[in-house]
Amino acid sequence: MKGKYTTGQTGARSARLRLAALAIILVLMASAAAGCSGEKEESKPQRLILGFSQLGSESAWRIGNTRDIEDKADLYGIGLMLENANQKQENQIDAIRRFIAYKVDVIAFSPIVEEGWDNVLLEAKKAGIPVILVDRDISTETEGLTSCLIGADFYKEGVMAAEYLIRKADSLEKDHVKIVEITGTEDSTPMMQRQAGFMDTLLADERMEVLESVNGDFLKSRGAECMRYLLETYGSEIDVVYSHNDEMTLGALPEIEAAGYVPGKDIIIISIDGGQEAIDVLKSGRINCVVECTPMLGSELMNTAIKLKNGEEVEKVIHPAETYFSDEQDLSAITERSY
Ligand code: GZL
Repeated sequence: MKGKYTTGQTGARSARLRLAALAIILVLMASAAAGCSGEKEESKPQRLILGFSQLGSESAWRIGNTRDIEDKADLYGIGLMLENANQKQENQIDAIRRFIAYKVDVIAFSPIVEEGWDNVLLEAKKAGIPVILVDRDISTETEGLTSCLIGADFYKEGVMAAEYLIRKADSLEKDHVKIVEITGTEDSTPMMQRQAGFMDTLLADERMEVLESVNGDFLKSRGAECMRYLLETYGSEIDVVYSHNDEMTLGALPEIEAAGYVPGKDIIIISIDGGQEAIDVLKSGRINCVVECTPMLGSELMNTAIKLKNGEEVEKVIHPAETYFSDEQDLSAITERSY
């Protein structure tokens, strides 16, 4: 019994001792592991949180821009808080305030218009959160509200559109060219600069006459309304439609055809963005020139956010390289568009 009991007792006691020793070893190992992982936790870089206020979903361009930003945030391992403002500035301002409250590392937004951002950007500055402008710019007298602008050179896009028209007028040997313009959102950077680049370039060309500019707000439905009004007002006088984005152009084309004109032949059509749908219409001959405005800004945005988080210097303005496509070129060479 003894043996058995003692063995049992002794066995039980030594088993308890072994268990206790094992438990101590396990606790020590666990705490060492925790300590290490803790050290690893401390040394492991925290996931960058980026708050992005997107202005809306008004065009294929905008949808492509949002998709690219989401894809690149995943690729770079960045935590993205994306809010869609549905074309309302007040929604963008509210979103930026939420990002500040959440203490994100970096704020980015595509301002629907240039004015009215000083107060909320001062709040971000006071909170020590850097702000990146994506796609569009703001107008302010206050220095240092934003760290960087990543977006197209819209003025240059307007120049490319006008330079195409000058070449086209030369080839058609037209000595008087009457133009109607369908503009994007009033007071937005692309609207103001695409108009300025176009008009400044045509200024010296005596042949060119702008009949009227009307606001289509970058929307397909509004592009159709604008074209209907312009055709009712000017009819066969119209030689050229200069439209600030493909959506409005695609809205305008059926109106031109319904009025009995052949777009691309009776009326020269110049558009901007370069999405797949407009390129397909260009290839069909119903648009004459599409100036490219790439929405693929996600990589530059993520790289810039990481640099700002790390306290590194960033460029004040980053313009992506852009081109144009026209009926002067071999259009079969245009590769598939990603928006
Ligand atoms: C341009 C962008 C414009 C596009 C439109 O960078 O701001 O807004 O040209 C979009 O399609 O609505």
